[in-house]
Amino acid sequence: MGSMEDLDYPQLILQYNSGFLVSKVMFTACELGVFDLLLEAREALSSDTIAARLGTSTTGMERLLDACVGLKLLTVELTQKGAFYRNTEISNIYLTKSSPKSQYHIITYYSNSVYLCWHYLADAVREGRNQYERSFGISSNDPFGAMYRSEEEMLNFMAGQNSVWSICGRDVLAAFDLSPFTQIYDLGGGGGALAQECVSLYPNSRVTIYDLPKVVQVAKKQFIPHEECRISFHSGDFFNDLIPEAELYILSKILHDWDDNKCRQLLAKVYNACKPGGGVLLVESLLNEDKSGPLETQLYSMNMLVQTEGKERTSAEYSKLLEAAGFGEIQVKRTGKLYDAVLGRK
Ligand code: ASE
Repeated sequence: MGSMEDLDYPQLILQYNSGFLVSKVMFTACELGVFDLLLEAREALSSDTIAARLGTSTTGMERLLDACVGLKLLTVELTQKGAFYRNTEISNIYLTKSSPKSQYHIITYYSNSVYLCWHYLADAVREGRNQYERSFGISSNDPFGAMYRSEEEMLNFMAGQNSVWSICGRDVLAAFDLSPFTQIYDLGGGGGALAQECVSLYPNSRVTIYDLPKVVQVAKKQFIPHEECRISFHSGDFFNDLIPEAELYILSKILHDWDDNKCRQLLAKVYNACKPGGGVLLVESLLNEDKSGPLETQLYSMNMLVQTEGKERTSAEYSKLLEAAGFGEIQVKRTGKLYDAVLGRK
C-alpha cells in the first residue's frame, strides 16, 4: 500500500472509475440471455452464432463476449475456425435464469431500477432523501408505493429479494436454534423464499407471510406452491394494521428501510403482539461498529438513501432499538456472508 508505483499508476482510481462499466457488462449479458444460451447449447459457441441466436449485431456481441471473458464470466478458446465461448462454472450457477441459485432477478432489478435511482446519488446526498421524484416523477413520501409503482416493478423486486435467500437464507436461519419457535410471522416476507427456507430447516415451524395485500396476492399466486401447507398469509400494513400474536417475528431487511422513529414504532408493536418467552429475529447486513466496512454494506446503505427512508446499521444500533422496545437477551451472529442475524427475547 502507498508505494511509489501506486502513485504513478493509480490502479485503485482506474478500477473505481470504471466500476459501473463492469456492472453494465454483466447486466447486459444477463439480460440478452448470453449465459442461458450457452448453458442450453452445452458446447462452445462462436460470437456469430450467439449474435444470430440472440438477435444482436455481431460487432456488439463480439465485444460484449470478450469483456465477459475479461471479467471471468466466460472463457474463450481460439481455433482455426475462430473464437468459441463457454460459461464459467460461476456463470452457470448464478447467472442463468433456471439455476436453483440464480441471481438473475436481483441482477435485472439492479439494472432496471437501482441503476436509474443511482443516477441521482449526488442529489440524494445533498437532500438526504430518496430520489423517486427525479428518477420516475412520483412522490417519494411512500417509498414502497414508489418501489411498487407497477405490478412489474413489484414482481421484479420480489423475485430479486427471493434470489438472495437462495444463497444466504439458510445461514441466517441457522445462526440461532429457532426450533423452540413454531408459530412464526415473517413481517414483510414478500415472495416468501425465506419462509420456505424456514419450514425446510425447521420442519415443525409454521410461517405466516405478513405483507401488503398486493404483495400477498402475488406471493400466493406465483411464488409459494399451493401444496405448501406450512406457509400461510396475512394481508396488512404493519405500521397501521393489527399484528397478530406469535412466538417469533422475523424482520428480514425491514428495519433498514426505515428511520429510527419508524423502527421504534414497529418494534414496539411487535413487542406488544409477541407471546411472553417469544422473540424477534432481525436479518440485516451489519456495519462494523466504527462503520469502516464491510464495503458491500456501506454501498447498501447508500442504496437505502436513494431508494428508501432507511440505512444500514451496526449491531449496537440494532440492539439499542430492540432494547428500547422492551426486548432483552440480545444475541448477535455474524454469518460471514452478506446478511447477519440478531435475536431478541420478550
Ligand atoms: C430493500 C432492499 C433492497 C429496499 C430496496 C432495495 C435491495 C435493493 N433495493 O429492503 C436489495 C439489497 N441487495 C441485496 C443483494 O439484497
